[in-house]
Amino acid sequence: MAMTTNDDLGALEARYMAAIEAAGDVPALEEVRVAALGKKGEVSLKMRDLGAMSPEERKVFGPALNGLKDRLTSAIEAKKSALEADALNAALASERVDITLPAARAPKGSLHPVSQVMEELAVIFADMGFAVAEGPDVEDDFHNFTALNFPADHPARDTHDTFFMEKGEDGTAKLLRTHTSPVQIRTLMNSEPPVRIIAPGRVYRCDWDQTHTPMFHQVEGLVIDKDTHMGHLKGCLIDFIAAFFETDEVEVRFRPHHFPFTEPSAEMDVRYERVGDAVKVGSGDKWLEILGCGMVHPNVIKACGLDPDVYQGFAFGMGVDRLAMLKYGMSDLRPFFEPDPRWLSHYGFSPLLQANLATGLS
Ligand code: 2U9
Repeated sequence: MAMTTNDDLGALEARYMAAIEAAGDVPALEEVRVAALGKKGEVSLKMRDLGAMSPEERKVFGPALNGLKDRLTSAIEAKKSALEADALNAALASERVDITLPAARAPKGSLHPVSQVMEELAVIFADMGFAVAEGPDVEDDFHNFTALNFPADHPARDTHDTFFMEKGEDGTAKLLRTHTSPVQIRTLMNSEPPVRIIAPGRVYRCDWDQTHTPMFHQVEGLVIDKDTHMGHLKGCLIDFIAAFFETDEVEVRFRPHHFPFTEPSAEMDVRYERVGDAVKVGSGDKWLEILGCGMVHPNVIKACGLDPDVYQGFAFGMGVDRLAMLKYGMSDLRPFFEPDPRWLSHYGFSPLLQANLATGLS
């Protein structure tokens, strides 16, 4: 066995420290570690030689070798951390993405005007404290009609308006919801007031001409609390019209109407004039019917398991497709549901520009 001297250890340490310093990446550093401290590494072999030394020699070289091993281990660890940090910084620099740049390629798809208006409605009503509620398209007679105070022989239950499914084993027929009101019924039955929701979604009626399609979109709203009154209804709907048509000039009128689920009921018109196919709200000498509304009928509140002597509120409903036609100037409803990409590229909206009240809805 060759004798080891302190000078040998000093030279060995200097050589490995230099190799550690020179390692250009983690695999190269690992090679240095194995050469020095691996099972058959130079330092490990010298440790093994300790067994053959005299006790006096061991006293000198034992601590010297251990110190050397510790210093090399720490130097390797430190170098490894530095190499990993360098690699991460290089990756971050080379993979850098400037998210403020415009899209490299224009997106092919565009947002359907109905989706755009749905987004606008959600933004406007969210700002007034309304949550969005959803429910099934396939409903039953109770949630679509009975709970909404429709008399048993009401014409809307007639097969001419309602798509009924075949009768099931229990003898009752499911149906396609004719309005989104069953969503509010389900919400009221499952929550404690105060309730403040909008229910946007598809509805189905057996009808087909220039202004009617068998599937169309509605948004309905419902506010139930202990002292909600018609003043709240008026303020809420006037604020809605101002936000939707992006104007402060709003003049409305309420005409008495009848719905089974509200009492009193009204239809709301806004003053407008035509500008091309679109409407300008606030000026002109014509009145445009925009929505139906009213104070929720006590029978409806009762059907949802609530005490109508304690709770009251208002509801409203409107056609989303019609709102889109009015705001964005389409005269025919039918192309809304025909898959013509030319129509969509003309009337569609950029999916990158989301409706918001700060920079404008559309
Ligand atoms: C509950 C209580 C009351 C929803 C309402 C209207 C008035 C309305 C129509 C407008 C045009 C539908 O798209 S349209 O044909 N809707 O006029 N809807 S109040 O009333 C409710 C709903 C749920 C529990």
